[in-house]
Parts: sequence; structure tokens; C-alpha cells
Amino acid sequence: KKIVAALAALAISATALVTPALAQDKKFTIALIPGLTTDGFYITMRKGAQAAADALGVTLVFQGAPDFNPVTQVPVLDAVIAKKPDAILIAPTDKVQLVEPLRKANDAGIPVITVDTFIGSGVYQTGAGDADFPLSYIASDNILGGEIAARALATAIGDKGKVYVSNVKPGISTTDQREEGFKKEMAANHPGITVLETQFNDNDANKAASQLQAVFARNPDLVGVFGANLFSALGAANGVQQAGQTGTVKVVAFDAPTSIVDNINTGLVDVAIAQHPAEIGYFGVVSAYARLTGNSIPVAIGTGFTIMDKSNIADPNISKYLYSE
Ligand code: T6T
Repeated sequence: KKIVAALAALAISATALVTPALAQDKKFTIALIPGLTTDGFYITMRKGAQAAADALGVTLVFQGAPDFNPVTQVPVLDAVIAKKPDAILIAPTDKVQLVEPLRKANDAGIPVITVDTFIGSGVYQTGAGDADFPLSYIASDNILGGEIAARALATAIGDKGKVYVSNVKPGISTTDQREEGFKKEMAANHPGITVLETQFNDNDANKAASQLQAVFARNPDLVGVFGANLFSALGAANGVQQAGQTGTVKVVAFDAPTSIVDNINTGLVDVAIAQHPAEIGYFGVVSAYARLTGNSIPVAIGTGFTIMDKSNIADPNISKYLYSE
């Protein structure tokens, strides 16, 4: 009897000792699927995600396609789902085309959080629609970003003249919203500005550069362009330079690769709107971890912007938001 009691006591104390340690020792694997791998924006997001993963003892897997395209992103997603990570963070490359592929992850019991871009309307966990299953959306406020771009471009061109948006392709939540915010602000508050037809470049900077020159050839009175993401902006700026219009055709750039510093200093780019991708990655991992450890998480987390121009680009508190390479 004594031995049984002693064994039972031992078992209880062993459980008491072991259980909490086991819970802490559970090593989660979180996958981050970017829009594309070779983009300073997502490379910086990965760094932020890795910082959070290191702090929390999580394994971060970064797997993506070489271009921003659902056709190449979906097979990557399928491969990630097959490996059964504990959670998936993803920047969906299309609002509609990623819904069904992501539902497979959700149906397999893998929590899905979207970072940077969204699926459906981007309003999740409402019980409405067929794309509300992701747990959270962590991103910049892209409509606001477009409005900021419009105001910056309006100021640069003295509130009058012809401009256009250099954009990626329709169906991407972020760049669609930037264009929407830009046009809304122009229509509401800048009657002297004409917004010409948007040029879509498929995330190809070379295409954006030739489009700039073609638009300028058709409209020699063009005064400005808004590049709605990193490649659109770099390409449009190159186009302005190749057309010999530096300083005459003003450029407002979304995103902040390191090369933007030179472009700002030479006057090729007036303003760059830097997102905070490291924050997006960091809070993505923290949110997934919170969920995996039984905590509730916000359905949306908004990260900010840093506006860069000639007057502040040398300030380390500003330049720290330049993207990594
Ligand atoms: O602007 C970012 C990102 O927010 C967008 O969704 C896609 O383009 C970038 O990655 C920049 O290239």
C-alpha cells in the first residue's frame, strides 16, 4: 500500500514538474509566404518575422515564388500546406484567386493570417462572404497611403496638370487600394489635376519605364506620376530620367528600397512613402503565436508609414525605414 501511495505521489509530482515544461517546449513552425521572394519589401518583412520568431522560440519557414503571381504562388502554398506548419502567414497575390487555395489550409486546421495583402474584402471573421476565414489582416492602410501620395504629388506640381498612376495589375488588394485612395483624394480636393488612365506594368520596372515614356510622348504636358509600389515607382522614375524630364515630371514613390535615397537626393523622386514591413512580419508571427498558445488576437492590425523626402532622408530615424536588400 505504502509503495503504491509513494508511486502515486511520485507520479503526481512528476506530472507537476513535467507538464508546464512540455507546454513551453512545444516548438511551433510558422510559414511566411511572401508576394514574391526578390522584393526588398518582403525581405524586410521576413527580418521582422524572424526577430519575433527568435524571441518566441518559433521556427520560421520563408517560402515564396520568384514573381508576384497567383499561378506561381498557389503551388508554393500547396507545398507549404502539405508540410503542415502550425500557422501560415501569407501575402495573397490576388484578392479572388487565393481564396480557394487558402481555404484548403483552413480546412486542414492550419490558422491563416494574411500580411500586406488580403483576400475577399479584407474584413475577416464576420461570418459573411466566403473569404472571411483568415484570423487577422496585418498591413499598412493602403487607401490612406494612396491619399498621402496624392497630396504629396499635388504639392509637388503646384496643384495643377496631368498625372497618372503606374500600377501593377488589377486584383491586388494593396495596389488597388492605393490607386483608389489616390483618385479619391484627387477628385475630392484637387480640381486642377487631371488623372490620366492607369498604366499596368505586371510588376516589371522596365515595362513601367517604357510606359512612362509612351504616356509622356502622348502628353508632353505630363507633370507627375505616382508609382504605386516598389517596381512601379522605380520603373516610372527611370522612365522620367530616360525621357530627360528629371525634376519636370515629378515622381511620388510607394515603398523605399535603398536606391530611393539617390533618387531623392538627385531630385528624380520627390517623395517616397515607406511602409513598415518589418513591423508587419513581427506582428504576424506574434499574432500567430498568440493564437497557437490559446490567446485571442485582433482581427486587423494596421502599421504605419514614414514619408521620406530631401529634407529628412539623411536622418537616421527616417532612413532606418529603408528596406533591406
Ligand atoms: O508595395 C509592396 C507591397 O505592399 C505590395 O502588396 C506589392 O508590392 C510591394 O511588395 C513592393 O514591391
